[in-house]
Amino acid sequence: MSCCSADGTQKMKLHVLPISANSHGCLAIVKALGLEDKGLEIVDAMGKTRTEEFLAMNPCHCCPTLEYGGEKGAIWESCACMRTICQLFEGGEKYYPKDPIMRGKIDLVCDWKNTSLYPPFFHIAYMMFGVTVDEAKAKEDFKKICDEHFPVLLDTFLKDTKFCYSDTPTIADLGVAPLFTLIKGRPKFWAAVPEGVKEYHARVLEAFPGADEYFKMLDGMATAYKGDGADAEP
Ligand SMILES: N[C@@H](CCC(=O)N[C@@H](CS)C(=O)NCC(=O)O)C(=O)O
Repeated sequence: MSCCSADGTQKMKLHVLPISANSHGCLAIVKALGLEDKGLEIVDAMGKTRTEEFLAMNPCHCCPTLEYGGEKGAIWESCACMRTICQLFEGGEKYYPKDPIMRGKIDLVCDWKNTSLYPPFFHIAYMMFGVTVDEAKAKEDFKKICDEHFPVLLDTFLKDTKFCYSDTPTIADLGVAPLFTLIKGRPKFWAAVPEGVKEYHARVLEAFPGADEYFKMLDGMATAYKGDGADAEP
């Protein structure tokens, strides 16, 4: 597809929070496929996600949100947005291959990210966004990530391949890797992250140079963070 929207009449918009890891996967795909030249517009939704207009489009008030033209519908949840973009636009199968088993594995990693990996990040990272977090829970959740989730990532998803179940990066890696930048807000936690995870994180981000400005935005904020919890031991 090379025109502007699902029905070819209106521009498709990707609403993002440029600093947010959850938006980074979609941004990376949009940049890698050159979709701004094919009618997809990136919209900065910072400060707008609770407006009446945004809530009418997405009552869950989250980014990324893919607003397609025509009937004014929207899709949200980062993995769903990445899948949709990859299926709509030419070249997308590179990042969301059509083979059903491969797709199953990618979906598995995306579902794991949403249900297992991401929830423990709240207390570890959201103090950087002005939210009050529970320090004891941050330690407990980081331990869970180290004891349970990193081993699954390294010993299963990355057992034989550089990227999750794949020699080339897919949307699964874009769901997972950008989140790890959040741990940098607590340098002593980051120091405890296994080298294999750090190398994987760097490998995924380096594979999408078009999104570097967004990756750097979050990295800069996390590494500069000096507020509550920044000095905490894991
Ligand atoms: N599970 C969702 C999480 C999205 C999410 O939590 N987005 C946050 C930023 S990290 C957001 O848009 N917050 C704005 C708001 O709730 O108003 C996904 O993967 O897209």
